[in-house]
Amino acid sequence: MNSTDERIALITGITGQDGSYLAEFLMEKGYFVHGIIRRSSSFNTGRIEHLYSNPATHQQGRMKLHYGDMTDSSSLVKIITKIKPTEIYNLAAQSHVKVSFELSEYTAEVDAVGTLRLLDAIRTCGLEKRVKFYQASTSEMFGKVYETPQKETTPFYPRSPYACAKLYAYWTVINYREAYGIFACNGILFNHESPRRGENFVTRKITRSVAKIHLGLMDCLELGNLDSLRDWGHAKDYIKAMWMMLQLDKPDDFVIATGENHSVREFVEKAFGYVGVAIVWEGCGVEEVGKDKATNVVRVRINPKFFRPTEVEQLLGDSSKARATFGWKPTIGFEVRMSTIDVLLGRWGPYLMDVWISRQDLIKDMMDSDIELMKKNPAA
Ligand code: NDP
Ligand code: GDR
Repeated sequence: MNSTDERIALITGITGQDGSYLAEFLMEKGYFVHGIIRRSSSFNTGRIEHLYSNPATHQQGRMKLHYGDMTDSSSLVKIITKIKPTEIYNLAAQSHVKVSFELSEYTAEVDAVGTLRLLDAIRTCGLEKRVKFYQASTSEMFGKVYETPQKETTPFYPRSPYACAKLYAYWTVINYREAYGIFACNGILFNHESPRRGENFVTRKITRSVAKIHLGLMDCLELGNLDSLRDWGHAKDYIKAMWMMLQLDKPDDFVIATGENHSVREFVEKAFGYVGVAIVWEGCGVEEVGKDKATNVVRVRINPKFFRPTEVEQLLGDSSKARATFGWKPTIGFEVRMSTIDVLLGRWGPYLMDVWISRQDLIKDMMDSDIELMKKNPAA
């Protein structure tokens, strides 16, 4: 392969959930992968340690990490000048919605202006015609939803500083595409989870807590709004859509979602169900909460401190444009189960087929991983 065929990816946010899966995926495809990491007082490369410390990766120079920050234009320009990427995946963000109410200015700096800085760095380096750019846009931009399901044409109504910042970035991407001809796409991704999900997002908080309660390491789970509905997919499926978008002939914006939603309450029920523990739901009182070992029942308490000043009550995505344009569809479901019609007709075939071809299940994947993690390291 000569240097003009080289595929060089730059991933901002490589240490995050999506960045780590994307780095693996791109390296398997033969890319040279560069990642931007921030300086921190303790190691923040846990999710990519297995890639970074792999001698083969090092010997071939297939993966390199660079210190930089979305708030520091000069670092972005320096990195882009040095590596001349062919694809940039902008995944870096202060990505926690509730935290964005407390760190609103910082969230805008990183998520909104940071995206502008990165797009401007491409221009400063004269790479408008070489680089393809992916922006991690989000279903949070739909916020207080105008229509269900949400698709590319659904109007936006952001409900948090995070969503407002991401909306700024979304429009900046479109503006730079139209103004300067940059191949730039917005992936409007709905929630996607995995065993690598950050510990303070609701799914991972639940699977970690259930694993701990199951192993007797913890005795209560406190949550906020149990009624929110989310369209949850698996991160491994979603990072493929990011790459597929950049392989198109023309840049465009796409919704990526499963087309199925579930409440937080249902997620809790399925996770405890997986370890065979029943739940008693409690309000905000001061009752003793915990697992009754004799009856195998756990109490789950609602704590108002986890509520948000403005909530996104429900999200459900329609990704038919992505399906029609580049054939993306999710392979990992919320759970492997029989359809109602199959239950009524007593048809086990499709269900057994799913199990046989190991259609994975998001909750099972996260639960198995957290049980394993807690067994190895109860203090995790
Ligand atoms: P994570 O929170 O797991 O990862 C965020 C990444 O951004 C981390 O690598 C983090 O570094 C990095 N980062 C944060 N601030 C800065 C900064 N100032 N400069 C440089 N890097 C920074 O997010 P996910 O992997 O879940 O999501 C990836 C992207 O997709 C985010 O932009 C998110 O907003 C967006 N998104 C996510 C969805 C989801 O359901 N997961 C859905 C839709 C959009 P560090 O490790 O040092 O903290
Ligand atoms: P979200 O994810 O806000 O959708 O943003 P999160 O998992 O934080 O919340 C989902 C829903 O669960 C409710 N909830 C709780 N949430 C948290 N974190 N902790 C709790 O204890 C709790 N109890 C109830 C929330 O109120 C909310 O309704 C994620 C992020 O990855 C964003 O970066 C991304 O853009 C969107 O998904 C799509």
